[in-house]
Amino acid sequence: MATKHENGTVLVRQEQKLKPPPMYQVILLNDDYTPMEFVVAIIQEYFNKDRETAMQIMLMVHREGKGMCGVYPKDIASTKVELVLTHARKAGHPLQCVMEEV
Ligand code: TYC
Repeated sequence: MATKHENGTVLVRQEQKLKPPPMYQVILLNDDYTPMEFVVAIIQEYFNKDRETAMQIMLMVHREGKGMCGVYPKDIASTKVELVLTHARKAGHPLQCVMEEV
């Protein structure tokens, strides 16, 4: 869209061409050693889920091999992955957490 001003200048509006930023799913992977209760606590603490939802996600991971905990912009997703992995390693558990572009 162009606007002609009385002084002769013409302003041409930039077309909106910015795409929304890509979003990333944060996914927990199953293993045979991490305690179920630890995984439930992780999901509640880092993904702001209530206990019931956290339990459902944990059981989904346990039965299906993986489960989605949330969708975030890149920086937030990668921070969550780091925090989960650090917490799990400090506790001595092999829990794996990854991010995937949606
Ligand atoms: N499979 C684990 C067990 O039986 C529990 C578990 C659930 C581990 C989810 C990891 O992301 C996970 N103790």
